[in-house]
Parts: sequence; C-alpha cells; structure tokens
Amino acid sequence: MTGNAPARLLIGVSPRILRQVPVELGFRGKTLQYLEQSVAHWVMSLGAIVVMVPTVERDSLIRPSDVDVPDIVQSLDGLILQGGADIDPRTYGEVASHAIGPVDGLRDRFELTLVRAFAAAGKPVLGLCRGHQLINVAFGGTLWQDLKFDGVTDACHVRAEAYDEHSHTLSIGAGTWLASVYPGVAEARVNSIHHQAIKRLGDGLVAEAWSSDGVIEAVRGHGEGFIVGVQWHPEFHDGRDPGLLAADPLMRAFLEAAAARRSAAAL
Ligand SMILES: [Mn+2]
Repeated sequence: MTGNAPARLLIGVSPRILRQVPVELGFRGKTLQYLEQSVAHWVMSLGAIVVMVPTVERDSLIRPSDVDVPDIVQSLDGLILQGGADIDPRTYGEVASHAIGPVDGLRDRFELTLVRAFAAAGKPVLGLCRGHQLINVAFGGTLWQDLKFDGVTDACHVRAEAYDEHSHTLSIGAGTWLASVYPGVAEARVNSIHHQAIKRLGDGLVAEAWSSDGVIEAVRGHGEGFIVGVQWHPEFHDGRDPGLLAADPLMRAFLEAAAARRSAAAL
C-alpha cells in the first residue's frame, strides 16, 4: 500500500452479548461481547476493515460518558447490526408475550442509540435479521413478537434443526431501491432464521421485499442516506448454495454509500 492510498473504510459492528457463559469456556462470571465471523468476513471480502463496538455496562470501570456515541460515529464510516436475541417489547411500547425469547435491554438501548446517531450523521446503517427489526423500532415501528403465536402466518420462518439451511422465497418490489441492487431479480430465495417480524413500519421506512405470506423481509429509509434492513442473513449466503440471493451486491451498495459519505465530508 502506498502512502497516497486512501485509508480503507472502517465499518463498526455492534456485538452480540453472552452473559451466561458455558462453564467449559472459562470466563467464570464474565460477560462476552462477540461477533459472528461470517459478518466480518463478508465486509472484509470487499475490502473494508471491521471493528467491533462494545457496549459499556453501567457498573463497569469505564463509564459510557468516557467513550461517547458521537465519538464512535465520527470515527467510523458505517454501522452493521448483527442478528441475535429478541428486542425487549418495552422498547416499542408493548408487554412481553409468552412467546418472547430472552431479551437484553442494554444491547437494545445501545444499538437504538447507535442507529439514530449514525442516521443523524448521514452514515450508512445495515441491519441483519434482529438488526433489521431494530432499525424499525429505532424509527418508531413495532414487531410481531412471534409470527406463529400472533397468528400472522403458518409459513415457516425458522427451523431450529436446519438453522441457516432453512430458506424461503421472497418478492422484491418492482421499482424499489433493492430491485436496483438486484436488477432482473423479482423473486429470490433467502435463508430465514427468525420468529419475529415487523408489524407497524417505522417512520420514514418503506418495505421493499416480502415473503409469500406477506411478512416484510426488507426495509429502507426513504430519505437521504443509507438505512437498510434485511430479515435474512446475507452473511450466510456464501456461494455454497447458488440458489440463494447473492450477498455481495448488497454489501457493495453499503460500502459505496459509506465511501460517498466519506468523500462528501472531505470536500
Ligand atoms: Mn423469513
């Protein structure tokens, strides 16, 4: 790399959190914050650098005020929200139903703050699965807490034993932004590892893809900037199953938006 080459894009990924660490891993009484490597490898495969952005516990030695969210936003070119646990229904004004899974209010609050701060700065945000749902909540939307329990659909959006090998088809809306990312692809197959989904759309978001039962599978902020959520895990679409929607066009669009934002700031 020459001295004149522009610095590579720096993409932040907020972590998954594991508080009850299995004994055999060591870490007795500790909390793990981690990223699933497919997410990082997907970003890195297209030339960007990935950094994890840990949350700060209220009672830790570092106080949140010491590393503020505005500092994080200023230092990074974009944000990716990983999959993970259910979002606490209290964040969107609902009471938890019997079908809700484990929740983590700290992760919710931190990621909601990150999304809003990146969006306000005009820096791209990409949400995957839980991250897609979190974007919706960040802009005032709500979620189905459990697609089966809530009677939304009988179609299967999650099969524990199949995990990332479970898939279904979806339709990409004609004329949408997502259709421009995947020209000529009106129908596609994606993995499906979720039991929740968007109920009421958040302010300023538009749905761009749906499974055949009408569940929203992709959203985008219709204003300026790049705010995109997908209900599937493109990071698991690694080419082993060529029948699945290619992941790279989506990541390229995200990184192009990050590069454009950096160039605009340099003017
Ligand atoms: Mn699905």
